[in-house]
Amino acid sequence: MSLIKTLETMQGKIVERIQQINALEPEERMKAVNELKSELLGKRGEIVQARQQLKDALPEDKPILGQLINKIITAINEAIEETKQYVETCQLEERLKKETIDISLPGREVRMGTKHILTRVLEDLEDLFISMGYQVVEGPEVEVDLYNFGKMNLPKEHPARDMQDTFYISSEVLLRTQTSPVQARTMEKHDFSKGPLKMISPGKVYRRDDDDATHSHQFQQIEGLVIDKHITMGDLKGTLEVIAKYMFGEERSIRLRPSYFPFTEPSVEVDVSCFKCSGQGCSVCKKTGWIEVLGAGMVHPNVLEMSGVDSTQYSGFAFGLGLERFTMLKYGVDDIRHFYQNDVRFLNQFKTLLEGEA
Ligand code: FA5
Repeated sequence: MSLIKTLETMQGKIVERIQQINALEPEERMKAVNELKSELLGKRGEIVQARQQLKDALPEDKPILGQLINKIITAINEAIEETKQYVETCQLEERLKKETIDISLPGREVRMGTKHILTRVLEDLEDLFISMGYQVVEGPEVEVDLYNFGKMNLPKEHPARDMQDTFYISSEVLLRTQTSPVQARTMEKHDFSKGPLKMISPGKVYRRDDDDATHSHQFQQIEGLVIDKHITMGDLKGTLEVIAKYMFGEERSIRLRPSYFPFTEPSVEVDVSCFKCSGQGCSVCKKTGWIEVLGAGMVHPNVLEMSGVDSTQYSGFAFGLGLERFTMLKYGVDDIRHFYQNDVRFLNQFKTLLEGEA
């Protein structure tokens, strides 16, 4: 076959091949068109071979052959360019489709955390005290023996030290067993000529108690202290009533029972009328109609004097409550360990409650 014929046949085939290629999916199309290019224009491609034969062709055929070869090369290059553009357009469309934002769709739900129930109850109580003119004071959790015990009227060897089993770091340094040492730290700094001292001190305390449903080796207390001239047991009782009603409901009443704390005299345990049975007797109050919630008393003169307060002129009351026990009573939580295990099923129970309150 003459070279002209061969090239004409090739041209026809190329048109057919390009049609077939155009029917392919975009990714395959690019591959196929590149294959066609190397088949024809590659080192051993048909066009290269045809070019080699060109020198043996008749002189009058040479321009025709040259034109045919150029046409084929142009056709292939055009096909490649078209395919490239087509593939790029397809890819762009695909991307735009994927990236389309439907602004009418509802937003994705943002799963918000919430404050821990203990934090919430603490903040509630802080709000109450601040509204009554108390200041909130924090003290160190790593405390010295002198403040945790000594200035609380518990000198070394005092038998009542056994009431609070202590984690000692050294003979003089310990993890505080109560928030009461903040009383001494605050009294020492307070300028009584400027007015009474009214403070609460919330914070973590530590005891070598075995963990069970109502005991934790680390828990939180809120200490309360009021010092002024002429403070009486009546002021203490009135304040405790406000706390009980605020926490457990307006219909609650309180009862004071004699007790013993080395830093208060007299000392009392405070009971609240049972919020479940309103004093009739049930399983929550162990049939007594009352639930013990905190310890309190009139600040012992020794405690005042050790912190530089003249006990002949000033008197005061103090109380200390356990935040976890308070929260357990308020929300009917039957095991203190739930607060620290952080099982979200437990924590989420308070979520709607807290959202409702917010
Ligand atoms: C005290 O710690 C006194 N400092 C309270 C006080 C302050 C009395 C001022 C008078 C004046 P008590 O050891 O009872 O007292 O502890 C106070 C509260 O902490 C208890 O009523 C209880 O609610 C809580 N509590 C005590 N031990 C634990 C424990 N291991 N786990 C959880 N809560 C506890």
